Amino acid sequence: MHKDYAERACIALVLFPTGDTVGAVNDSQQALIGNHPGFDQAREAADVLAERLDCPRHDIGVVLGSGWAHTIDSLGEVTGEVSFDQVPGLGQDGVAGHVQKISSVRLPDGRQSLVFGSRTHYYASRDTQAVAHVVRTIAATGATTVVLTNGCGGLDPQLQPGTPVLISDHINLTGTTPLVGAEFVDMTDAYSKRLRAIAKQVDPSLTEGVYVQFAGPQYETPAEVAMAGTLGGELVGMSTALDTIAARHAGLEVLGISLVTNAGAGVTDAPLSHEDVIAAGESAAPRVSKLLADIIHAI
Ligand code: 8IG
Repeated sequence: MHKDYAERACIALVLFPTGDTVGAVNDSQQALIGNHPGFDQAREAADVLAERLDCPRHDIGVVLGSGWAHTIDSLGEVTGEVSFDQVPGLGQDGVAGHVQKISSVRLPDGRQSLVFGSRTHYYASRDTQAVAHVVRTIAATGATTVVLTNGCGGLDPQLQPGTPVLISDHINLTGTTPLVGAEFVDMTDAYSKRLRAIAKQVDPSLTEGVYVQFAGPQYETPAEVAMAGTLGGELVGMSTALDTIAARHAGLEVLGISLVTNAGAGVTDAPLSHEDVIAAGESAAPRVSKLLADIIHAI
């Protein structure tokens, strides 16, 4: 792709939905308000992305978890790409199946999306600021919405591997948070009702569930999965609760979607393996990626 093409594609489309002036869209820091540990580094990362992607502002962020990587194929025209190691604060996690790049994708209506091929997990280094950096960077690019996806275990034995589920709420069992100090963020409507309603308009068969985040990296014991159920959970995973806390704190509206790639430990007799999880994600990929692209187009 030629650089001037990317520039034209991006700037034209940034102007289209807002009717804004070039001066206003050039301010890539407008969405992350105030100060908190990590905000300056997120602004720095957003500046690097603006330059490397030839795009001063993005409208919506998307974080692709296990099984969701192919969403990018149906989303729109990729106008730029950057590898994680070129962006301040983003490390390489080396996990099989995690795509370590960020793409700028022009949606059919002209909005520009910023798509993270994977995220930083808490289990990587027990560093919640590193986890929060992804959504803070999204907010710092000007986006006001983030779509967080993940692969997870399901508690309902009826939930077949490859089923997408909207996250209605979460239970954070990591014992930690990305927020430092007296940051009393309201989590009542953390997973936007408005965005969930739009997703259900796109696919009325979508169900909702409460996501329970464990710190990982080990999968749960059957007793832990049973506990998650007793607490009111339907999905078990290792990412999205901490991301959502940081996203709400950064002022983003959140849509969360899980792909059930396996039954939680003990739900069936099957042992859990990362390879099986990847395989379940791969076989669901064409269907769920098209669905997610349709949802993103509708929000
Ligand atoms: I994919 O069964 C995937 N991620 N905690 N438990 C947890 N995380 C997961 C699981 C699972 N499957």
